[in-house]
Amino acid sequence: VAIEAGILEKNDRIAARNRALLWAKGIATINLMSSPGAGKTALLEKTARVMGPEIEIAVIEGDQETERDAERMRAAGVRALQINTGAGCHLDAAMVGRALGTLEPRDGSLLLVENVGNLVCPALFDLGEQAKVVIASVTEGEDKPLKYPHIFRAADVLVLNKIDLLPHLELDADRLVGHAERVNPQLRVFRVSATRGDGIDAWCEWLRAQVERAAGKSTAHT
Ligand SMILES: Nc1nc2c(ncn2[C@@H]2O[C@H](COP(=O)(O)OP(=O)(O)OP(=O)(O)O)[C@@H](O)[C@H]2O)c(=O)[nH]1
Ligand SMILES: [Mg+2]
Repeated sequence: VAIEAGILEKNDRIAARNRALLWAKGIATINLMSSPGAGKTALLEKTARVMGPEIEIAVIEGDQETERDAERMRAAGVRALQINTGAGCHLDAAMVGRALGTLEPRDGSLLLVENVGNLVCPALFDLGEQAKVVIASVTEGEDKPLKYPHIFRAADVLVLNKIDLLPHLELDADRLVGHAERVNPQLRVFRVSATRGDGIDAWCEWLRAQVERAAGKSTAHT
């Protein structure tokens, strides 16, 4: 317990440094977390295609191995840096700090961080982000917010993805959202299909508000 507390304390210190740097530059940083395959990269690809022409976007990709997600994001037209965590199950603030040095996201840009696919560990590690987003897909079942409450509690936003599949499933989306809101009454919820495009306008509108908020932070610093 003492070792874990020490690791988290150190992580929080580095995260605070990342946050100060990002806010000084007016960069809106969003940490996206979900179980493997919920559609984080698909959502980012769609976001890049819709918002890329209007806002400078950079992406940090976290996976145990491969460069695949960074390659997908480059194909969607944005700059992307891949972090491989090896045996690690989450990104931490030091990894993101180092990635910032290499990627050098522009002042006033939108920085999207895709965490390693995992509903448990990423919830514990502050990266210095402005907002945390948890993505749940409709194929995962209604009970995930109850069984993995920490990540739903830590998040500012729930994106319920793959709603195009609902006609083929038993799942009751309202029950899933109700479970998430029971765990975290402050959650902002977007129901989307990252592949078909449903709900993407509202999601992008929220991201634009985050970019404006970050610009306000940078003005407050000067
Ligand atoms: N039908 C449907 N399929 C989707 C949707 N979003 C993603 N998928 C599919 O789900 C699979 C996984 O999507 P990814 O975007 O790779 O998921 P991920 O969360 O990035 O996965 P990891 O990075 O491995 O954790 C792919 O085959 C996608 O095409 C959606 O809205 N509807
Ligand atoms: Mg991915």
